[in-house]
Amino acid sequence: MTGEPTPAEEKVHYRACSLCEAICGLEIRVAGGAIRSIRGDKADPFSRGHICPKAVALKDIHDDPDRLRQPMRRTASGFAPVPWPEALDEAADALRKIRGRYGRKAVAVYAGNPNVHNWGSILFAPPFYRSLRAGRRYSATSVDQLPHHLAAYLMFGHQFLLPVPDLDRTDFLLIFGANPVVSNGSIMTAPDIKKRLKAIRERGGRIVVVDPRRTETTGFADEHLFVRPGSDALLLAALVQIVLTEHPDRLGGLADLVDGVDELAAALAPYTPEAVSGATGVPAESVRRLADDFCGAKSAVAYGRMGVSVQAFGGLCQWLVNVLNLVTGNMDRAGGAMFPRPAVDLLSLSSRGGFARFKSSVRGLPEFAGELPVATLAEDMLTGGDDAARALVTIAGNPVLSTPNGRKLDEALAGLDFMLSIDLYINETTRHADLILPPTGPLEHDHYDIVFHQLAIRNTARYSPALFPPGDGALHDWEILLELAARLDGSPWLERLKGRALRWYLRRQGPTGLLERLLRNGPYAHTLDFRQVMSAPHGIDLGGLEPSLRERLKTPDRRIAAAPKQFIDDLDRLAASLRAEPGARDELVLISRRQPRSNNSWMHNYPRLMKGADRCCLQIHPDDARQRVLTDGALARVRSRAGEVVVPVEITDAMMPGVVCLPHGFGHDRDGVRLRVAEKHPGASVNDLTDELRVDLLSGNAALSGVPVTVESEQPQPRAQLA
Ligand SMILES: Nc1nc2c(c(=O)[nH]1)N[C@H]1C(S)=C(S)[C@@H](COP(=O)(O)OP(=O)(O)OC[C@H]3O[C@@H](n4cnc5c(=O)[nH]c(N)nc54)[C@H](O)[C@@H]3O)O[C@H]1N2
Ligand SMILES: Nc1nc2c(c(=O)[nH]1)N[C@H]1C(S)=C(S)[C@@H](COP(=O)(O)OP(=O)(O)OC[C@H]3O[C@@H](n4cnc5c(=O)[nH]c(N)nc54)[C@H](O)[C@@H]3O)O[C@H]1N2
Ligand code: SF4
Ligand SMILES: [Mo]
Repeated sequence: MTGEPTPAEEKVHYRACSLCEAICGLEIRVAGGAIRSIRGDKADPFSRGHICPKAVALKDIHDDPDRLRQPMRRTASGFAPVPWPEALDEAADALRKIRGRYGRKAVAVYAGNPNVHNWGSILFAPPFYRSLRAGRRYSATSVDQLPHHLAAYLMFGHQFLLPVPDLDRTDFLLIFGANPVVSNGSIMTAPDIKKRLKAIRERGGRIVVVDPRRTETTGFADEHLFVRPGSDALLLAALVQIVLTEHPDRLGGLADLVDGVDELAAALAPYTPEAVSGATGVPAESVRRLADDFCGAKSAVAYGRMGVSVQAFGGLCQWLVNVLNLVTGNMDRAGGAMFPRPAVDLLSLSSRGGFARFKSSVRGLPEFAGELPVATLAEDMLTGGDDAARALVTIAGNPVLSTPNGRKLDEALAGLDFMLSIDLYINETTRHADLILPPTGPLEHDHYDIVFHQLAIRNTARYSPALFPPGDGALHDWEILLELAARLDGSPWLERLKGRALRWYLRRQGPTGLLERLLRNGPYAHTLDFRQVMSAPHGIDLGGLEPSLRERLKTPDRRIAAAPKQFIDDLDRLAASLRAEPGARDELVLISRRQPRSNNSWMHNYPRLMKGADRCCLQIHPDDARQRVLTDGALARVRSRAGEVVVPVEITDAMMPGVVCLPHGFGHDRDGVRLRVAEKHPGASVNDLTDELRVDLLSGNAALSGVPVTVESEQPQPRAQLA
């Protein structure tokens, strides 16, 4: 016999993957405290056994020697471990002092993407914010989906009334600026996306993709239309204009609820396909045919994601995507855009939102739901004067790599009076922190998706118990947040008392106790209870989406606003873009891309995801490469107003002429980073090129797409010239 454990010693554990929005079910085999295999859970009613390569890297995350296991303090000679009680006290003291001395606006918080994948953070950040009383809050929302929330808030009255494509029933899927075959879907939780896309065509449906790059998703489509980055609002306006003039009165079942259609028709009248085709690059005939096909389909849904969110007209795009679904009678209808109803409904858990109630101090950009656009973070620290932010807390975020003009942010972070990071790693952002508090890893805490069931194309419920106990003395994110909150209260005694009572209750409940309560008050309270959810290792199917908008509308008048004033007013800016001069002749525009074996900026430290050739290269069309005497694999220098990088080029006709593309999340060669695998494949950060001054002026969302750049060959200098 070998020393191999017998199968009897092997335990099988089922849980949902929390790495991306697809929430796939996993089957993880463990023996002797070590992970032996990670596979898709075939019994998961939603993901049906699907997984992607990232899931297997959960083992690498768990075992990663670079992952922090104890709090770290920055010293003159690098980071050194500190005991938990000391670190928590020190962090709270420093924050309280700065708040006391300079006021609330001196304290800023940035919350990154993994918070929405972590129920402890979602449920326990509010009491932390309440005690911290930071005058400035930012998050990854404003380099991502902010325009979706704005459109939902202004049209339907709640930031989380986010329509998702009814993928499993639609007959026509029109995709703008999304690459779900790589991203696995976003604001569209749909595990096993390839099969679901294939099924559309197998049942006689059609898929059209609008994107400046021929993507992995276009391979699943009937048609791909190249579009100039940042011009989608014009194209969408033209589509809606055609529908309103040539296929009017199609509002369907919602007709009695919709306001503003006449106003909409008047405002969009100038946007004929002929008027916009020069700017969009999409021929007028293609737009007319697309509108006819969309209207002619039994059911149809337009879906727009990152590419049409992080651009100068992100707000208009997401509004017009909703409008297109609405005016063709496809909103809140089977096969169209629908509103999931999960067992824990965020509509009752979260505020409706709120817009432009205050502005950022330097550029005057609007808040949304209490948060300022993160494109203003660096200037709020560097040029805020007496009003400047002097302390920052980052929670699961890496804004140096993920927000525009990372170099400027580097400079701002280096000048802070104090910075605290709650994070797993010493990375490009947290290296600036005075203290880093590391939470437990993803397999060391239990989990229930509060956010992604809300965005899912099917209603399901799935609870995942922890696989491993927390390491010695380790704290979960939610525990760190509560411990800090307890040390931060500085408010009047009544507030302090209330805060203390709330925390006592929350600590006793933990996220699991809260879940029990939330399910009891949720929409399935009569058919589904906590015990059932806890004892269903593969999750519970609650059925397909049902029309529900009528009873869930949260606008003050309970009606749907097709033409909110904010969007109509912003059309002036769109009209001006039609008249704008073209850029300089040698200028290209930059977009970014995702890759199957990455997750934003933080999953480049896992050996099994980093195998093979380096992937951080600039994709460029052959004509553009030829003009610049660039050969495949040669180095190019890319410059923008914000900065420059040197990267290898990949020549490909997948790019639209005039457009170049870099993956986001690379750039791991900054000093002081401790990511030993990532540092070997550092790549360059696309956000050293993106420009914090380019924003969607309506929503404040960063315009990461369509950045003007120049590209030139970076030839090694010939010897003679060096001499
Ligand atoms: N140019 C360009 N920029 C982009 C994008 C783009 O497409 N192009 N995409 C944007 C999008 S969509 C997003 S969402 C943002 C992401 O922006 P961020 O959220 O700022 O960046 P992430 O790379 O997700 O960084 C996550 C951080 O959380 C830490 N972490 C991971 N898990 C946990 C956990 O459970 N708890 C704690 N406390 N920390 C954890 C990681 O170590 C890492 O530091 O980037 C945006 N930036
Ligand atoms: N493997 C992997 N999966 C991920 C992530 C990851 O980093 N890696 N990140 C996760 C996160 S946080 C998110 S938010 C989602 C994002 O999910 P998606 O939105 O599906 O992902 P992207 O790949 O950013 O797709 C954006 C698409 O828009 C296109 N595009 C760029 N500019 C424009 C434009 O101006 N107009 C149009 N029409 N298209 C444009 C790009 O070419 C790209 O194909 O993915 C999630 N899933
Ligand atoms: S697609 Fe997303 S949820 Fe599914 S296994 Fe991959 S990372 Fe995890
Ligand atoms: Mo995102």
